[in-house]
Amino acid sequence: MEKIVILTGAGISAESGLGTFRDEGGLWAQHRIEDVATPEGFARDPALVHGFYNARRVQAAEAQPNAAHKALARLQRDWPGEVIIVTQNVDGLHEAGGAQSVIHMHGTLAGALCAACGHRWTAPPEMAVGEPCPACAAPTARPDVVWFGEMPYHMDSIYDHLAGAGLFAAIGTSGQVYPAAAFVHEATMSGARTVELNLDPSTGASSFDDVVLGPATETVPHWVDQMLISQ
Ligand code: BJW
Repeated sequence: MEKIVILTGAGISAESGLGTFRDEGGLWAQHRIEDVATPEGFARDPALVHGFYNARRVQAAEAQPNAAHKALARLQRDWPGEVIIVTQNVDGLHEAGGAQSVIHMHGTLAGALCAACGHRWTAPPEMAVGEPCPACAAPTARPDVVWFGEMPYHMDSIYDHLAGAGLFAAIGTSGQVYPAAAFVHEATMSGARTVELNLDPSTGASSFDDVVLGPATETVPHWVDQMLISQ
């Protein structure tokens, strides 16, 4: 049975109450990207950046997985082939919704990273400036998330999965951030069919074979039902 690779973005968690980035009133309307989502911004004002991520860590911990997260977990469980979920999201809602394995290409709010030695550990609910790394004691703890100008995680594994995909689906992502925005082209070149499920058409919607518009909590469970019936 064909391998399905699914890329998710902030839109899949919107109906769980977590803000997206680029929709009206989204996170980037309230914060400057350069201040809170770049290594330079963190070096300039670590307290501001910790404050931004501490608030989001609390929100994510309180959020519940929605019908779309649960439907993808069901697809992962019931599809006779491999279902790879690659998420750009730093919340843990796929896992909370029952997904067995998830590739977090932009890291996770649950993680802390030492900017000096690269050691990783579980982030406390509130990270503070100057917190020492448990491995090297440098006062350089940061959220384990991928900022602009940094290399997203697990790229070799993601490209391997895209090369073997029979179907690629992008859910709730605006297609404005690379390299994720180019996955549809990688998948197409590998011969996969491609589908976008989104509230509004993304920047790259014309690159997909099919586009399904609507809120993720409606479109994703329906799409999963159709996939499982058609197998
Ligand atoms: C719903 C819905 C509902 C709403 N139901 N849908 C020029 C050209 C090309 C590239 C570059 C360039 N200049 C610079 C770059 C590189 C740069 C980049 O892409 N910049 C662009 C802005 C141009 N990228 C990078 O720097 C990346 N690294 C990199 O490229 O390394 C080099 C490399 C080279 C080759 C191979 C590999 C690597 C790193 C990017 C890091 C992004 N980090 C962030 C923050 C993470 C931590 C955090 O969460 O704070 O990641 S930024 C932010 O954007 C976050 C997201 O994961 C990411 C994507 O956003 P997403 O998920 O798409 O959200 P939105 O808000 O944009 O869209 C929401 C969508 O949902 C919308 O479409 C809605 O319609 C929809 N929606 N409600 C269904 N109910």
